[in-house]
Amino acid sequence: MSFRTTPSVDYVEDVSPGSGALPPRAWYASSDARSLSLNGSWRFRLSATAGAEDDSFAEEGYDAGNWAEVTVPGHWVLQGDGAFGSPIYTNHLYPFPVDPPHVPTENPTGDHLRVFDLPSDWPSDGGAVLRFDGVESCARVWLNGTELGEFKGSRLAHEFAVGELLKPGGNVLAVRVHQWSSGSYLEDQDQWWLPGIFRDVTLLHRPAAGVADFFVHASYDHTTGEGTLRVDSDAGGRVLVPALDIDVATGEPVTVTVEPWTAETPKLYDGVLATDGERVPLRIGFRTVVLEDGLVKVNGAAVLFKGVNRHEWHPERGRALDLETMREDVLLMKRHNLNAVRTSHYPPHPAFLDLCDEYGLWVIDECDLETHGFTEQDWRDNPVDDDRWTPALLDRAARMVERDKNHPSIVFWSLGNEAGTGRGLTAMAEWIHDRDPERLVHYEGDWNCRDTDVYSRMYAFHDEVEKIGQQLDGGTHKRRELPFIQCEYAHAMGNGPGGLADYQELFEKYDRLQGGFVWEWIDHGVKHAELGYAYGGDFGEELHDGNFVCDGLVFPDRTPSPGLIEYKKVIEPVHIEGDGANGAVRVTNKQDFADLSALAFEWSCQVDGETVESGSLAVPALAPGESAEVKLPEPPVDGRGGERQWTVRALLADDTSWAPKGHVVAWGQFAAGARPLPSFPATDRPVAEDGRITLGPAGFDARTGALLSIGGVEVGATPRLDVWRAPTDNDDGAEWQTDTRYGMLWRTLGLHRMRHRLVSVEAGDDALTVRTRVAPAAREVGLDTVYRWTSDGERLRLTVSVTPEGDWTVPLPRLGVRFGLPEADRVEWFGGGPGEAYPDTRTASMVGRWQSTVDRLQTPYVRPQENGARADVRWVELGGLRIEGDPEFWFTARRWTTEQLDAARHRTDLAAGDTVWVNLDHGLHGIGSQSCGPGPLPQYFLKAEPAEFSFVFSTTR
Ligand code: IPT
Repeated sequence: MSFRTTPSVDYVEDVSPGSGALPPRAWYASSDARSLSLNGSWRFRLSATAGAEDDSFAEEGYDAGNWAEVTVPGHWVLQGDGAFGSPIYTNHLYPFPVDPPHVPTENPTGDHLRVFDLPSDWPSDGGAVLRFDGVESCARVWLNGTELGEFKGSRLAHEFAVGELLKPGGNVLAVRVHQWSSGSYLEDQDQWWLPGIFRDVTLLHRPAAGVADFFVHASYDHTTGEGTLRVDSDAGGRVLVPALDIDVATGEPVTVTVEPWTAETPKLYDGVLATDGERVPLRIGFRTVVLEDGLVKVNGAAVLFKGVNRHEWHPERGRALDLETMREDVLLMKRHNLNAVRTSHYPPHPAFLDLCDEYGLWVIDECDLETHGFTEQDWRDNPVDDDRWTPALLDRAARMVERDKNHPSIVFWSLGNEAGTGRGLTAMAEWIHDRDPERLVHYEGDWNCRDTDVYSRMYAFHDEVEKIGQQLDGGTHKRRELPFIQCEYAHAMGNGPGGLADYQELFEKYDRLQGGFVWEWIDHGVKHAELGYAYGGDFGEELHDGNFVCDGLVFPDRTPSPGLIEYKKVIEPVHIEGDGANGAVRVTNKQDFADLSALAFEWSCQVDGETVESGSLAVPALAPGESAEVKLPEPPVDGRGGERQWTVRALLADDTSWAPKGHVVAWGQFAAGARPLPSFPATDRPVAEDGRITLGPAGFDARTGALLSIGGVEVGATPRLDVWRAPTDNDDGAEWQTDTRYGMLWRTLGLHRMRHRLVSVEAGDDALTVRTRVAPAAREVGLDTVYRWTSDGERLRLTVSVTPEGDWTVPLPRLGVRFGLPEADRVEWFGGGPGEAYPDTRTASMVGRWQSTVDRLQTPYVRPQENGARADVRWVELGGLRIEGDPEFWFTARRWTTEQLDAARHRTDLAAGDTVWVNLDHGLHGIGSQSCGPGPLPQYFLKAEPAEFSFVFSTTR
């Protein structure tokens, strides 16, 4: 005899996509049909297992008065101050045993309850639909005690017909949400696992003879300038586009002269689809996407994607984004010259796609599919190659395409991410190609391109990308005919990514390379009272991938990181190259569609970083790809004989929807002569007295040779050789990288614990010379280091000579001196700025006069690491000192030591000490993007080689 003790929860582990939901259709906001948002506060009860509670809570009259409350949309683990469990971060590992389609018995299950009345004027005719825009990962739904069905597919819309069940008042909507389900096997994206009803819940009135579903086909013929519009609709109706004098029946094509839609010129025509029962607003963009001559072309022109991968993220609300946050993303993207976004790795909230249409971004819309964890077992049992799962995969494909098919911004449908290969993917591709032949299909996981219209890869190194550009990469016949994109590259984790400019150069050089999408848009840091922002492991997860979840171009609060500033410069739509000797600039329009008429140009001339003259520059409205040489005015006469340079900027000529007039989109800078180096006659002689050596304005310890003061400025710690930096995520590299990972090798060698052996202190005729050897314990390698101090009576010059000894098999993290000042706050410098720069992240560093404070020099990476260097510094003033470089140097100042920075795990671990630590570097090792890609290119290595460099110190007080 057997009997059941728990309610059946078989649907949770069933591989089917669910039951009871309506077929997928276009997502739209009706002009006249009523809707009722069910967002807001819901009653909430959390259980530890799927079957812990029976269904009685769904009955009318159930008293949930003692339940907790959660906000919908939202994730329960981010609400209730930890009372409802916590987020889990894994990259590709499943946080449960790989036992498909089974999930753990411990399956957090949230019962959600909401009682609502219909507005008094809610129409009594027609039907109604209940729409869920996103629930993670599996939901079972009841209305007024009647079960509607259950569904999976977290980031896809699901609708239920509910007209018959509605009452004027006291409707009881009950939703049971399971964190884990068979669907979880298909949703192994690199992000936090966050259960909940995280997108809108809406009740939609469906008028009799309303619009059910429709498909806007709006193509553009670039040879005639005409667009053809045809709107297919099951419910018939008429299509009206007043600006184009269009008034046709659905299903009927009409061809008229139009302005096309592109990401650069996002022209939308407002229209209406009208049936007897309903009017639906249309936003029509005419464009034609084709694969032609081995290239992705839109409206006849090849597109260069300057893109980014965007996960939905908010530091407090997780993936429950409001419209303003979505708009902020789009505005930030546009203001930083991005033209494309891949919705990694699931269809976003539909409102985001509306914004892409409106502001102009090319979109790769990606299906909610990733089975990455199966890589741990060589992809055995991968659901995408198992027919039992194919209905679920096809359901996901259809829910994406049907929901999003009317967005002109979408040019590619992507099957998903990191799911290996298999029949299920092929079935999805076939279905999509058939349903929407007017767009292309993307998927990275199949390098043979069996099902795709583009050869796509992630994190391919520069040399391989170049080979692909040259068509020397081999591959299947089909692949050789296809264009290439990097759907992910330049891993923006922590400090970096380095090497962006080098990638862009390749993309621009070879036609076949149609650009790429930086990984990724935003750090998924979770706002945390003690830690600032939490990352993997901070919630005690048994398996996690640490701060790999913080790898964005913007910080969790959407402040642009230096990586975004660099990317903006690297992908600028206009190239401005100078030729100081000829007094001219070459301006090139690097856009694919628009001419330069939206831009105004400005020149300025700087002497020692200060602008002495400026004016506007007349640049012709060059067509895409065109370039012209434009004469600059005569350089202004200036008696000071300082360093002179030109800066030319391209600004928005008028306000746009995404930035005001005057917004800088591009710039170029070039020298109008060489920099005069500081001249320095060594006239003073060191004088020893009472254990102290005086040289010009400076005092030294006669025994150690340590600098004690310059003029009235006390030096807390003498300048001495420093080679260490707090390794960046890119220095550390990813575990799976077989390539050399210097962050670890540096530590193994002991570069973080260098010892300084004093060899001699020699007071000569015109110099104080301190000889040392700097080396780590247990090793024979070392750096023979000589400090030579001279003075002209007022100023003090330090020349450092470094000679490596032994067999150095690693580059150095940095090479320079570090010293401490007891007091410093305001900083002014002439050199690269305003933000940080490293050898392979310095494109956006503009030479000028900059001001900051020690605190503001810091870049607050979520996991603290080396940051904040300023490039090409001629001189810097801080703490009463002026330091001039011969040659230019890298400058860093912080209120903690490198060792403290290295030890910190979160921002809040860093506490200001009583010394400001200053690094003056002759060289820095490149950054690269080895946290998930190539390390720095060889030209950015800081080799251990003999070097000599000088600094001139004087006081400003
Ligand atoms: C790649 C993933 O597609 C992406 O989701 C993210 O995890 C990224 O890496 C790293 O942050 S997969 C990687 C194994 C190349």
